[in-house]
Amino acid sequence: MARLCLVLGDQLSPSLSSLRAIDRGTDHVLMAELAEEAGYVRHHRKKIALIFAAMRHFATGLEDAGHRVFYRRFDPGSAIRGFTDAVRAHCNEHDIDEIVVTWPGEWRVLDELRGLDKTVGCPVHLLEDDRFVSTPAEFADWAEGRKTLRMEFFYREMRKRTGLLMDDGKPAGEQWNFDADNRRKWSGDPPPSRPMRFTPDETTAEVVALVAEQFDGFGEIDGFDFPVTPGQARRALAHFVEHALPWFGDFQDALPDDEDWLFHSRLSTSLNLGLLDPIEVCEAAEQAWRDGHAPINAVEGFIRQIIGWREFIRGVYWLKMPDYAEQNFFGNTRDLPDWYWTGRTGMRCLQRAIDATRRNAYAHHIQRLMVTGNFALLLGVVPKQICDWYLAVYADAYDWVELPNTLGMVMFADGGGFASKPYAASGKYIQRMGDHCANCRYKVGKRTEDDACPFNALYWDFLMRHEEDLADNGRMTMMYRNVDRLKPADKAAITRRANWIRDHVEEL
Ligand code: FAD
Ligand code: DLZ
Repeated sequence: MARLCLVLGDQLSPSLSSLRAIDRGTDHVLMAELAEEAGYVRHHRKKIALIFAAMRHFATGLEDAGHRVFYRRFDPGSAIRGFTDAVRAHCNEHDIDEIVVTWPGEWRVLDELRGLDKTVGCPVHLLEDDRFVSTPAEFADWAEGRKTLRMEFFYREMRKRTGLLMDDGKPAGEQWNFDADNRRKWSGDPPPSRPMRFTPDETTAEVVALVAEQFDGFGEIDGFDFPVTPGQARRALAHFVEHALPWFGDFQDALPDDEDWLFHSRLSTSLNLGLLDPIEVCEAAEQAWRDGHAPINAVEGFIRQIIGWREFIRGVYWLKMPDYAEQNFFGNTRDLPDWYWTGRTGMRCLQRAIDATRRNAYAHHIQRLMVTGNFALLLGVVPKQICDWYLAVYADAYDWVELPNTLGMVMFADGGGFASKPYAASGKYIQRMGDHCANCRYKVGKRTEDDACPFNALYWDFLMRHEEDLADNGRMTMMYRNVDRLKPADKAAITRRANWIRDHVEEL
């Protein structure tokens, strides 16, 4: 008799709780490249390649460490389509008395794992995923009795708990948050950094060829260069700290027209797969500040993204699921424009963000939030459609992190569960943060003319359409004061133009 440890595609950490729970060399480890997992949304081809390549390297590492690994490579014709099939097949072939799995990153998978014991006929133990600073239970305790959930307060708890950027119990630099310093537009100086690139080794090249042949979904497979092992991920981290971290804060919100990465880290894929530990990443950043290599606004801003936003978002996910995914506060009914999949639009900011997404399976936070996200919010896209798009197109996307970011932060579809107001913005915001507008066929200075930036009319129309829902929100007062200043003729022109945009959205 042996125990079976099922390791999921984003659980690639040698210290995983389920691996700690089994006997090396006696118990079995099962990993599987599965059609159902590769197909539940139209994943970017680089995302599939990343996960399969990282899984194969991880399995080899486990074998080298003495584990008995059973690895199923992707087989399009196989009757084994999903996790349940894979476990059932394994249990039919071997004497298994117990299954252990670390808590998955998606409610959908949790639901499936909870049904496994009945299907397979042996007990399934779900273990805590302790690769995070906080647990869902701790987050639920923190959230208990709070009217609103605000990341900032949770983040301060995480700072105290980890001791990151703390001096004698006080925040380093005498401030918890340096966000106000982090809103500069970038005009080419200093020169941009870019993430470290990794040429595929034999294992990765084999996966890339497999994906190129078997998957004809979204995104380019050429130029695959993601880190796929912990060693590569650590080198990518060191490269980021050395070359980009010092400017991460200043230009965190910048939207340059022709820069894919600027000073962002591209470490999310490694963090989410488990190749990097969040504390290790934050400690490397803190050390750079203590050594005088990077300023406090950069280091605090970066650490806040990881022990603040990343942990907070995960807490929200497990607190609110499964009903969370169904929310649609504004009652949106619009379809996602088809050009989200092709990038064929004349709106420069959207074209650049979607083009980068197609090439890299990556867009930085402000592109996700204020360009593709903002447009979907203003247009009134059905939340599920835009959530599925984000889940598919980004290499770092798993439900636990994608859903609250999209549904809650971008779409305000939970009515403000944690965002104090919708991140709705007109073209002016995009103009202020970069140079897309100077290269665009639409005029950002115009509102209702035929060549006016579509964000503008949609923005005012969004405010007007949702006045009842939003006007009482204290953080929207300024915006509604501006709406009140509009003359009836202006309002009518805005509505006309917004209706035209909605009717002709595929032609924009
Ligand atoms: P950096 O800018 O270098 O930031 C450092 C790290 O901070 C990231 O690697 C990430 O781990 C963490 N981080 C930053 N912001 C967030 C956040 N809001 N939530 C969680 N972690 C954060 N991030 C994902 O990892 N997966 C997703 O599926 C995902 N979907 C998103 C969808 C939308 C609509 C939005 C607005 C944001 C989403 N994010 C997601 C958050 C963020 O955009 C990405 O983490 C970031 O762009 C990844 O690039 P980076 O590693 O260069 O990040
Ligand atoms: C996203 C993904 C993909 C594309 N493929 C696999 C796979 O073949 N096998 C696997 O174990 N996991 C895969 N994943 C990740 C899962 O869909 C899911 O996100 C995680 O299991 C959640 O913990």
